[in-house]
Amino acid sequence: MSEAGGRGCGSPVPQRAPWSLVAATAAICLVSATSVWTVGAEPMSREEKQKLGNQVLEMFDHAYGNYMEHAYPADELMPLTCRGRVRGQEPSRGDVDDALGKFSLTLIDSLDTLVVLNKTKEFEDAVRKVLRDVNLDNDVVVSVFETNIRVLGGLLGGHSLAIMLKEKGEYMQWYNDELLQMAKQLGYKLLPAFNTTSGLPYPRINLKFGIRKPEARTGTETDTCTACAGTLILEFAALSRFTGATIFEEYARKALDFLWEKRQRSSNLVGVTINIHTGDWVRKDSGVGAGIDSYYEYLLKAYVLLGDDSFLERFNTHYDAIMRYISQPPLLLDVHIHKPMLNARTWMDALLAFFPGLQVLKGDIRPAIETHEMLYQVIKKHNFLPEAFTTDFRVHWAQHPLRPEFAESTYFLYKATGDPYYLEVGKTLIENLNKYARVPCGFAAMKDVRTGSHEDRMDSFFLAEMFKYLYLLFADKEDVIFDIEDYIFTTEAHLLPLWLSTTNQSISKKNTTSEYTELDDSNFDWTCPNTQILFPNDPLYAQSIREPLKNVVDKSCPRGIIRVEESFRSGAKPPLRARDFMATNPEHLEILKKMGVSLIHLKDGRVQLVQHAIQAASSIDAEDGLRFMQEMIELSSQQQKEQQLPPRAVQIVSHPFFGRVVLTAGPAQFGLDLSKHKETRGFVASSKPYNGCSELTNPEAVMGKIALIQRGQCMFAEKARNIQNAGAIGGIVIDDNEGSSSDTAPLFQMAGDGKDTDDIKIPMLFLFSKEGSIILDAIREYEEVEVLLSDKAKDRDPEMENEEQPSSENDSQNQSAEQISSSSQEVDLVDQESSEENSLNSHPESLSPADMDNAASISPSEQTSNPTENHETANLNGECTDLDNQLQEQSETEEDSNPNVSWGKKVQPIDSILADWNEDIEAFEMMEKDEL
Ligand code: DMJ
Repeated sequence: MSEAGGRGCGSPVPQRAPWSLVAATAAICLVSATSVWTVGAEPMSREEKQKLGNQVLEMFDHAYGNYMEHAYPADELMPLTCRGRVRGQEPSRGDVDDALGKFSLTLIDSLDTLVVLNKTKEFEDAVRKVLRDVNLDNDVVVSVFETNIRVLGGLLGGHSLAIMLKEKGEYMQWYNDELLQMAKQLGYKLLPAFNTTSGLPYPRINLKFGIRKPEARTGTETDTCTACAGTLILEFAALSRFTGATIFEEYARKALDFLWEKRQRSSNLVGVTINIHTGDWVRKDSGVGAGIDSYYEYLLKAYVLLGDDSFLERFNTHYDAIMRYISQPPLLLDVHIHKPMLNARTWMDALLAFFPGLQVLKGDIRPAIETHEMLYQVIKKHNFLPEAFTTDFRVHWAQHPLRPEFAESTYFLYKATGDPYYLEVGKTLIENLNKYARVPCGFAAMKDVRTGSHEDRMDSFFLAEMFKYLYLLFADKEDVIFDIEDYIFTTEAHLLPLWLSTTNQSISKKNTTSEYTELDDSNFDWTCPNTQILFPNDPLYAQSIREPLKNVVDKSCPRGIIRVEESFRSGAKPPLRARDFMATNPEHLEILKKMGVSLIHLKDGRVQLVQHAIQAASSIDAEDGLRFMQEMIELSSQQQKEQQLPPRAVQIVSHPFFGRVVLTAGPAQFGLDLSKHKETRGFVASSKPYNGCSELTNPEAVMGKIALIQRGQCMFAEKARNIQNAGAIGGIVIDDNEGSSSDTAPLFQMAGDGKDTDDIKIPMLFLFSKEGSIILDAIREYEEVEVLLSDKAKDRDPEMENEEQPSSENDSQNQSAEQISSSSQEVDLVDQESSEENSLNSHPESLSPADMDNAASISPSEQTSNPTENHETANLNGECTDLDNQLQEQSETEEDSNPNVSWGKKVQPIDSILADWNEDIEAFEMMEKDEL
């Protein structure tokens, strides 16, 4: 890693430091300690680092090469079907598609990555392609935020490095600011979005028609997210300073000023969404992840890039509030802006993984290390960071679109500490990407980190950010052809030169407000470059912070079912029985309220009940409440046992997939249970008739294989019996509803036929049509396709790649012959005429979405007579829980040895938490609408 080059981090930044010192030192600070570290984690040799760096280059080539070959000029690559994603030609994915403007998004987003990765020749080609092919005047409605960070940022990053290369005298000699001209053109296209009284931009704009005109199809929105309005200043200021057109910086500053004005004054926090006309907070929950994240990032980075103190003052004010209310190291939990001591969620989102990196830039390294360590443990558990995970580290939202935030924080932490531990973390990220996300045509987002199934999606930020941070993590100074410390990273990791701070600064501070609280010097104690804190003179510093958190994720384990039974008078029944309860019935809600039970509708359709005895109308009501909760627990766990099966996986293991393609499959309530038995492996064969509703006419083709059957016309169990009779060792039912996909449909589980299905011995899985067609296409292309049916994607071991197809085929045939001989006598064909699969289902609910987490969580307080502020949370499948208690306990045991671990710092009186029933319910209802 690079040295400070003679410029050290000597003293704290003076409150009125000249911007140039600030900009330079902020960048320098991150690189000073890296060559010092030798104790703690084993140092990594230069060879190993180079090897990993080369691996990153190879991976980038795989992603970028496939995009250029199979998708360009489309915006993105669809890596499973190996073609371009063109908006309008694929089923809409909602807001996610607003990043796609038919402007070759991935190419533009990749421009400066090419230079960082030392692919100068490819950069030159890529710039020529952008200039030749990209049209910014399409009749398409795009997100202002995404277009700014990815396209405007991409063009500016490309321009910044193009002029750097030109000046060096070898490459880009022909370049004449063409990318900058495009950036300016795009900047003017975005400006109409700011035509609001508040100065906050509309969230979407039509590239051709702007806002409001009938043809524009946009301009009627009233709300935007805080990050959407507050993540413009770096790109817009850079555009102004590069071109001299001050209007862009002015608009971005005005939006930031407005957000600052609207901060909740008592907590100094901002909400997630705001009304762009009135400035009212629409969503009043507040965190550092989705919806707000880069607003904070841009305040601090605007200070670094522009040298304007007001941005630092705002950032420090918010940061103080974040650390006071949101940070519960190692967790970062959303709260309400008006009641910041009240958590707004019991889960965290993956976007907050950038925050430790920002804390490094701020100079507050301890919580950065703690949060990063917690996130790393979640990753070790699930291979990737799920889009959302609960405070007890269960998966809340299982997707992972190859987000780069964690790699970003890993890079910054390595720069700050020099601890080789972070190189090992990077190595794990690389391994997981290759093992689980790599497919023959690029890298595919994870649809479900638990099963390892994929989505046909490779977002442009994967190229813009992931490869940059991973490459730089392992690179020494000489591995990069320019000095990275001369640049600042935008939120999309585009590079803007720090020298912009001295250029065209005519509008600096023009619009700043004068309302800051005068911050004394102590507010700047943590501000870079406080070398004492950032680089403590103890080589085991980072390790000593991580140590107490070593098992934080694993420790988060079940504590069993709630201890309420003792308080029950036997035989007494609550006035409302759990089995009669309906969450939509106002009378029931009244009874619940009387019993001190609050009801929370979670976004995923589950209902969470929390009882606080102190809230009950009387002690009798409180007891009734306890009984109700107990009944609910029993009912719910019973239902779970009956209904909920987790998703399964169909993994293609034969050439050329070698286990890389993992499809999310629905389970069956009959046949071999894959969670209890070893996975079933075999070649696939289509059954005849394809619907599998009568005796198979091609038993020789399916014998010893996994039979493919189409959904429909008879019961699933009947299909299973027919293929089992023909000698199949497993079955995959493929949905006959064209276009169905596990991307958009809830998990589907196949019910039995209402009779005894014990005779069915083979495993049966269900694939939606889109996933099924991946197998059918593979058969067309490769004929011999071998799959693994299992409860979870299996690691791709070298065996998978080395195995000869014929031998595995023989194996599976032998295995199946045995299986069939033992099971065939028991087969009992049932003649069901033309019934739909679910019509005779004795548990109709079992065909409804199967939640892969818990069906419900119930959290009664511990004692009727002795209410405490600890909320005991019991998940009904007993998976994991009681975080508050656990943290409390940990605090008690660990604080002795490590006074800096502050697990229990946010214990609050129960009456303050529960002060206002209605307001809480309202707030939680807001959360339901939450979209990441
Ligand atoms: C990127 O586009 C940017 O980092 C943005 O700020 C939020 N996150 C995505 C990638 O996850």
